[in-house]
Amino acid sequence: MHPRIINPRFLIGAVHTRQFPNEETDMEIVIAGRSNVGKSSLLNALFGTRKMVKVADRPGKTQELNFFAAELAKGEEERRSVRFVDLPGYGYARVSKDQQKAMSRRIGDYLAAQRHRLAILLIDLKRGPSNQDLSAFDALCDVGSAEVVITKGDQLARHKRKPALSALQTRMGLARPPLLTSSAKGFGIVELTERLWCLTKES
Ligand SMILES: Nc1nc2c(ncn2[C@@H]2O[C@H](COP(=O)(O)OP(=O)(O)O)[C@@H](O)[C@H]2O)c(=O)[nH]1
Ligand SMILES: [Mg+2]
Repeated sequence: MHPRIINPRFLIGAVHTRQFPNEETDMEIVIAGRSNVGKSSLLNALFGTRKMVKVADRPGKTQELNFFAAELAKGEEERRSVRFVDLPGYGYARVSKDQQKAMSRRIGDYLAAQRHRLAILLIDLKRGPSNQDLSAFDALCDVGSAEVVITKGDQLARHKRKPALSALQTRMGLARPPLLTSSAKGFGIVELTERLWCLTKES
């Protein structure tokens, strides 16, 4: 039986460290990536919701750290709590320098606290990693465990997906090919949920 994510709920859009939720949870997972890579859509896909997480009405708009709580459930018996953090996306040009600075500081403060069990860096399959993605991955690996997950897999023709994944794996120096997902078509979501379930067992 596959684990499921149930009871997703929005907690807070935090702009200050003191607003970060501190209630007990089995693990906190942080989702990072450039603006428009599909962070919010992936969270909605994981949650099985359409509108829990606002999807890019205006890119670069999300300046706060959005916290969500949910449960991982397998069958009737086993339940574990999980908290997700949707980080503001980087790399969006039409944000003022001051706003960008404040945002970087906020993200830095969050990561420095090392409260996350795992950081998931999202990369768009078709676009591949930018230099900013590569340095973000380095930064995430420096503070804890980090993994790459690929978004928008549906945007490449089927036969081009595997080669694109291998190229990406080499470019980013990953031990294994990263997980391929599509929030639009719904693939990779079960696998990602499974991965999170395993993590709660390891911790
Ligand atoms: N084709 C396709 N489009 C997607 C997918 N995931 C997100 N998008 C689109 O990409 C845009 C940005 O998505 P969003 O989740 O808001 O990205 P965020 O800025 O990283 O939170 C939106 O127009 C989404 O509809 C996907 O799996 N496939
Ligand atoms: Mg978003």
